Amino acid sequence: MKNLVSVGAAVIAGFAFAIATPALAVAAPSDCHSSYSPCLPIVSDVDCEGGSGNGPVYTGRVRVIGPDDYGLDRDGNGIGCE
Ligand SMILES: [Ca+2]
Repeated sequence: MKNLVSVGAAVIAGFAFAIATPALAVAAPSDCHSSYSPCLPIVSDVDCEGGSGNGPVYTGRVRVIGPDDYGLDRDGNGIGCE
């Protein structure tokens, strides 16, 4: 009888894990914008922390490695939010 209880607990634990896993996947960061390193999310706009931009997302100093879609590198030297 003791073994049956253990198996039952394992099945419940496995079921709980199956439910929790998709939730974790949703909470993980989604795609990164290919122009920036480290990762910036693909959103309507990203502005520099402490700047006058209106967001909705803000970043600190970032390398610009592709088209500067968010306009973070004003002087074009490959470093945004200097
Ligand atoms: Ca720059």
